[in-house]
Amino acid sequence: LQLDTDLRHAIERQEFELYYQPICDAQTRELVGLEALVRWRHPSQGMIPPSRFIPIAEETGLIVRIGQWVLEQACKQLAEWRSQFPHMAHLTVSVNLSSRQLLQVNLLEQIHQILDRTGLPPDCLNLEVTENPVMQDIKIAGAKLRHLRNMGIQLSIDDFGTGYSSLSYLQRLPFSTLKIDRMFVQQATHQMESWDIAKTIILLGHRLGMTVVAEGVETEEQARLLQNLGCEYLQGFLLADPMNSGAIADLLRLSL
Ligand code: G
Ligand code: G
Ligand code: MN
Ligand code: NA
Repeated sequence: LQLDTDLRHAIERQEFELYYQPICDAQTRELVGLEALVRWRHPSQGMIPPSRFIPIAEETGLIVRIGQWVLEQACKQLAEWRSQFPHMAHLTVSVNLSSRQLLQVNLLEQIHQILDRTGLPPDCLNLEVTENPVMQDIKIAGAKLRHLRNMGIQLSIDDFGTGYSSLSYLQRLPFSTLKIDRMFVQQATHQMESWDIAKTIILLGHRLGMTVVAEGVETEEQARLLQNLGCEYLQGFLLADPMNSGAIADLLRLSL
């Protein structure tokens, strides 16, 4: 329970690090995007995964500063890679936004400033929100999401199918991308009904004008089935693990 005190100092002590997991075209398997995933290198406890400290950060409000650091770091890093690897100009970076950040009053201003400072084109940024927070305060969240979309930023609904799904909200909110939760992909190998669910989610996403990403793809069989169902993008251990920035730079250099 020392963690929340330690978390307070983790930014200034530079203990956070971003890992990036590739998102690939389902047909060609080419790299199209990177999802930024924060890690905490704790001085005595080693690497702490976000599942252990993001909830604490949300409770204590520290998520606002951590979230700002993550956004700035991810945008800065992609801007750098874009200038270093011009053949990768189409690459996007996806950043997870917590519900607390979406309700934060200065979020739009903060994102404007980060894009200005880093020079990253807005359409290279994709913000991922989970269903739950979005539904919490639909009026505030909806207005902000529309503003972000109007700025040219892409928006993903994350972990789709596990949260407070409301189909009418999905229709009213300006998401560009739907991410199918890995639960459906992973159960699907064993249960035919899960394939029916995955298939229906893909159809729904397309019907509402979204592109679809499947998360947690671990086998070639899953990848082929998803591709046959028209899912545009794949993410998961089959394609690549989350990697540190050095490993991503090596990958970008290789794909030259
Ligand atoms: O990398 P890992 O599998 O441990 O990520 C677990 C979860 O933590 C992910 O589902 C993701 O939504 C969340 N997460 C990772 N990085 C961030 C971040 O920078 N901000 C927020 N709010 N959540 C994150
Ligand atoms: O934002 P989100 O909750 O979707 O975060 C993705 C999380 O899923 C990361 O913590 C990442 O480590 C994890 N992950 C990524 N690919 C796979 C996979 O193929 N299988 C499993 N079980 N987890 C994965
Ligand atoms: Mn995510
Ligand atoms: Na997810």
